[in-house]
Amino acid sequence: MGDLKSTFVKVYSVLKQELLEDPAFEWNDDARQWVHKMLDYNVPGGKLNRGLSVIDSYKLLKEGRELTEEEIFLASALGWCIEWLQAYFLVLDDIMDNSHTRRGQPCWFRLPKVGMIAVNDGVLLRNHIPRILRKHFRDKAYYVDLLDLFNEVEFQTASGQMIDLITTLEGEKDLSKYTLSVHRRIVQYKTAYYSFYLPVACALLMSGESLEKHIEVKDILVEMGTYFQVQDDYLDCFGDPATIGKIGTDIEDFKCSWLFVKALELCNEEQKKLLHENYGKADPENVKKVKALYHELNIQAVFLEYESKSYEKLITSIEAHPSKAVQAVLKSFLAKIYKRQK
Ligand code: GPP
Ligand code: MG
Ligand code: MG
Ligand code: MG
Repeated sequence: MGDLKSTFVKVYSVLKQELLEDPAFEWNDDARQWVHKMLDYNVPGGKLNRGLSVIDSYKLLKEGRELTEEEIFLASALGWCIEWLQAYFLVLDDIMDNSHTRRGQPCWFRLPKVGMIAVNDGVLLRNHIPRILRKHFRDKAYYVDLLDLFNEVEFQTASGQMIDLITTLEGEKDLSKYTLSVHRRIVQYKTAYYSFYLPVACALLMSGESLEKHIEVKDILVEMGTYFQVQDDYLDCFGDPATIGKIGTDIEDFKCSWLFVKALELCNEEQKKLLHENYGKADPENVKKVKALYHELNIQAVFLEYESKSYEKLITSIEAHPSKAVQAVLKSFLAKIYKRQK
């Protein structure tokens, strides 16, 4: 484990311990055990890219200056707030998407003892974020901006999730609802803001920057997040479940996935009929037919083409940025996801 990652992981234990001793609640053993188990199951088991990016970005913004222990702790705590946010979204998203596995284990709500208690656990995870922020950032000049940032981004994500869910309802009746522009709107809101803009915005606030001055950085990160969610849609169908840690459900769920939108663009009338008859059904036979059509349409090659084009475009916009430090932050983020398999 890299040095940075092991420091980051240690901060998780500190934050967890503080939450388990939160004086605002009268803890007993059962409650403490539940939250302990719920946190360990849902918060630290991912790739930690979002969280680690806060420290990475902050370091790059400081242009090589050695960080103090306090700075490392604070950047890690913000990174963990994003991982907490992600855990909250995923616990609820898996219920909404009727998913089975996440990060190589059953989704939290699938555990017999958990079930719909997972909904409340999602609410608790969400509430842990302002508690962490209050404990460690209350006396910082950027505290209000930080709270505001987390609130904005949560609102954007929930709005994106809403259009993801209602587009499915509409699309079931009318396939013409599934367009690239609708897809773009969904993924920009449900994924890009919290996964890409938020980590860098946290690092900028910690560095004393004002976020209004960095609109072009935000635009590039939203573009990168859009590319990331197209990869997620691709991996949902073509990824190896053992590597991505989850079994895809987009075809069964009638999702406005990038693959489906592309397939609709490329297919003839007969193939469209096949999609109509088989998309959005839980039966593996129907799913198989959709996947076979994706192969027939060579969607994998279309994706690879999209992937290189997006990469080139992103690099060009990054290199147009006047600050070398900001360029380094953005390039490091892009390098983490380009051609990812998980
Ligand atoms: C990813 O969509 C989007 C989210 C996890 C945001 C959820 C937002 C909420 C307010 C609950 P996805 O369903 O494609 O992700 P995955 O493939 O990981 O299930
Ligand atoms: Mg979803
Ligand atoms: Mg999902
Ligand atoms: Mg997905």
